[in-house]
Amino acid sequence: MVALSDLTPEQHRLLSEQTVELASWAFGNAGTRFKVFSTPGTPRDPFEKVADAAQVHRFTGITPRVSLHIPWDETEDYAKLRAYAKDQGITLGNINSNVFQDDDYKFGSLTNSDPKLRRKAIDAHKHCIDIMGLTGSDTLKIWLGDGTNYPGQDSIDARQDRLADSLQQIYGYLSEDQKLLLEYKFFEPAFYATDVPDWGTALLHVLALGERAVVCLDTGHHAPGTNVEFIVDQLLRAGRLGAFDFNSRFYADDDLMVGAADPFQLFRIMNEIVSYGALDKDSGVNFMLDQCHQLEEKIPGEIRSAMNVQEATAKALLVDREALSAAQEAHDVLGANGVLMDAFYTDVRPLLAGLREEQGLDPDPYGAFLRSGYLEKAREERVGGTQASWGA
Ligand code: LRH
Ligand code: MN
Ligand code: MN
Repeated sequence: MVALSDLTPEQHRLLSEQTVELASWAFGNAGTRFKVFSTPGTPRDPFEKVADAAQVHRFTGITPRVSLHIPWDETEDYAKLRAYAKDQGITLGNINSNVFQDDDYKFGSLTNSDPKLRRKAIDAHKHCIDIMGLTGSDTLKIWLGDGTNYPGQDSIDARQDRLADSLQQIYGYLSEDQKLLLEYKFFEPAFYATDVPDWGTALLHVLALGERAVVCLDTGHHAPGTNVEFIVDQLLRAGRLGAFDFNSRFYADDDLMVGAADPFQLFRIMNEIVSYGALDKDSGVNFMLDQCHQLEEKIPGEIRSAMNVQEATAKALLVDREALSAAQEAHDVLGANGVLMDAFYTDVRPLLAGLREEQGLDPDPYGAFLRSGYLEKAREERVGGTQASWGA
């Protein structure tokens, strides 16, 4: 067991400055294609989603931004939403484009062979960039559902050409202080060939675009067994690891709470980040939660997830780097592995409780939120209207 006083001043700074962005859609109802369950008190509009996100920050102190998805969070007055977020103590984060829920995009959006439909998809992204100006967001995040279901359905190569051209047009519309974040995913909704299936494809596209284009690594978007921390290192080496979409999975893109299915993987990822020196807030890597809470309450689910990220980070910071290097240099296989496992098995919860107390927070964010009465109040007040669901 370790205490806050066991940290070096630098470790203490890194841990207390770490932030995790939330996603607005985590606060809506979610489910599978079989059933979306509704929960009393679920937000009905982007303002209520922002209010819920602010609760997570209020109790954890590490989630000061919430990411929006357009058109799920489309609203008439973005300046008002921005001001509302500020009042609640948070800011609006990345803007996510959505070109995967419109019949027009059945055969592709930025890759569509129909120039009219491809133009529509490009314009949807320009609309997102216009919104960024109003929300004060500096990053446009693109994930596409584009792909094909059957061999021969379309030319893999022609689709790549159209994608590259579309991305170029979108990138050209960004201002100098805005970034493009491209997310990959190996399958779903496309089952044969996804147009941005992996980190290699995403990296080639962002390299062709320019310096302000980076890759988003969603931890649920790889084939089972993929060594995700290896990809983390590759993207860091290329200077193009822009962000994480954190979640955990047992099977496919399950979007469960990060650190729930595989806390050891989360630790290994954070260990790679720490050992590369990429934890610092100026390193440009944005940590975000991209999760859906189907059965559990959403705000507590997000609180637990933010705490899981913080725990994995604290453990990664505690790895004895000197002992690790010495064991690695001596080819001491078990010794090196032992150094890592010692850190992983360290109980950092008292340390993090101490950090929260130091920041004037309740040492137990999860319990404190449940005791706050917020959920009961939301259930009472949010009656009528349509609850938001994964997505809208
Ligand atoms: C795609 C994805 C992407 C979307 C989000 C709702 O599976 O991870 O980040 O924007 O889900
Ligand atoms: Mn994602
Ligand atoms: Mn996903």
